[in-house]
Amino acid sequence: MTRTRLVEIERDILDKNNGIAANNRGLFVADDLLVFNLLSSPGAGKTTLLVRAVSELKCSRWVGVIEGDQQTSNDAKRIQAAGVPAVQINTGKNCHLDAAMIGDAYRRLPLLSGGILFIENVGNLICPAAFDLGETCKIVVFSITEGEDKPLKYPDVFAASSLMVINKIDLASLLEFDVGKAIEYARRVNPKIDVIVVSARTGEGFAALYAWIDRQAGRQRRAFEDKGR
Ligand SMILES: Nc1nc2c(ncn2[C@@H]2O[C@H](COP(=O)(O)OP(=O)(O)O)[C@@H](O)[C@H]2O)c(=O)[nH]1
Ligand SMILES: [Mg+2]
Ligand SMILES: [Zn+2]
Repeated sequence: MTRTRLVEIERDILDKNNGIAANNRGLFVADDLLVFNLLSSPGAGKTTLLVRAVSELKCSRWVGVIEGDQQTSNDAKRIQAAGVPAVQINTGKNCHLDAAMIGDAYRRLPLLSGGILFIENVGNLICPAAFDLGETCKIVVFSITEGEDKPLKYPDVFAASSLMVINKIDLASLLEFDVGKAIEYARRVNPKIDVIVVSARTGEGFAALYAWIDRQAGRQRRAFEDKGR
């Protein structure tokens, strides 16, 4: 196959995905949902962070989770054990979620009107960045065990994300991770990216995360009201 033909196929796949993502976005807006698409390398702590966050957030609003992994339902079970509905997608040979998978999974969740849908993408710092799922925004979870240079090595995920959550800060005294440098590198790729430092293990930084989520809800409400005028 020629390189031009490969590029054409890739463009077709992304165009088709974008159309379905626009449909998803329509559904999410109609249901007044905030939708966060979480990206990271495997093991950065997405599920641990979600278990803690949904346990807290479910007290004040509807919360649901779509879990993506190549194999197993382990992560959906961890979320369900926290008392929140979760649907598992197994992508098999695929290394990312696409908009069609999200459309199907969303129909299998109870109605979450006015609430929050979290999507945990497949652990992979590369192609999930290219696939719009219809989310409100992407969040990259980046743990301090990964080395501060990852925003420079895998820029697309950081460029596509509105928020970088730096996780596992409880391990800071054991590692030589320079938080300032990590933020500088991320902002080199994406000057507008927000940053919150947390420990999903201890809960440090989660108040700032909830405040950030509240700000996104306020922003969405204002955009909705402006449209209504
Ligand atoms: N020390 C520490 N370990 C964490 C933290 N968050 C997650 N982990 C651990 O990191 C490993 C991977 O976490 P997991 O949530 O499954 O990551 P995921 O693959 O991104 O969903 C598990 O052993 C977690 O217990 C944290 O904030 N601090
Ligand atoms: Mg996980
Ligand atoms: Zn992929």
